[in-house]
Amino acid sequence: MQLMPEERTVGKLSDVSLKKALRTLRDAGLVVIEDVFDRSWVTEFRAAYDEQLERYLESKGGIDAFTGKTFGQNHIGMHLPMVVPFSDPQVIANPIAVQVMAAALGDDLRCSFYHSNTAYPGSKYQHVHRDTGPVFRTEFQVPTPVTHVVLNIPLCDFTLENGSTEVWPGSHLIVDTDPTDGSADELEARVEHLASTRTNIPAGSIVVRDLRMWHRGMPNNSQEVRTMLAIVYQRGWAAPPKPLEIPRATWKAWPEEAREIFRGNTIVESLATENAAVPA
Ligand SMILES: O=C(O)CCC(=O)C(=O)O
Repeated sequence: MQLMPEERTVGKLSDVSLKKALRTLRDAGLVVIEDVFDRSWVTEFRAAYDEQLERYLESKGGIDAFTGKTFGQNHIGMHLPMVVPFSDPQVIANPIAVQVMAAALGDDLRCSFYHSNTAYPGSKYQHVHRDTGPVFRTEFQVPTPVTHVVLNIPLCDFTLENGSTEVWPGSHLIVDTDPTDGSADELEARVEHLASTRTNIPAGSIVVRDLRMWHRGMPNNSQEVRTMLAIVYQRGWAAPPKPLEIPRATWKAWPEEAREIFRGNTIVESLATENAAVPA
């Protein structure tokens, strides 16, 4: 979807656009909204991200130390610290994304997961997977409404060449009949006859994806590093994963809307985790 100029200016979708976004998310399992961020903003944010990633990799012994351990060869998952610029409310509580997500998850949505996926040149296929399965597993043969979404913010153009994510539209509504149906091998077999598409989208776009949607990271055959943020939001009643650490200074600087979404996380005086390196 494209933003109308006035929607971009005020940071709010019209009723018609919101309805379209919500319907697409429900039907397909994901909705793309282009031009939410300026390219210049993306470039600046990306530079800070790259520094953070470099420090993270260094602290772990370099990229080769991840082989076989994480998301697949040359494919790195990294959590981000809640400090400037990563804690920018335009990112973690983006008004347009929140408008769509609140319509899908309810106004009491919350967040406790701030992650990113970076595919270096030479990254390989991930297994087809879903980030969460049907809520009632095999007990209920009808799909339920969405409970969790991931907000992806690409920090470069996503193309076939650099490994745009492969997704299976409609797969968020597929239920399992057998407990093994969700295993990596079964999902690979189940997608054999299903149609997929790729998230070929320009930098500055956002993607809101139902966490149940089947997908995989694809080989990066380009010379550039492909990166996106991945922030998970959930219904207010859904049990949060491990709480995030949020420095008090960040919390104080946030507007009320961001504090509401990040309620229930741990406020700390300073970050203590291994991932706390602040960009210089
Ligand atoms: O990097 C990608 O394109 C997808 C990553 C992903 O889906 C995951 O690791 O769960």
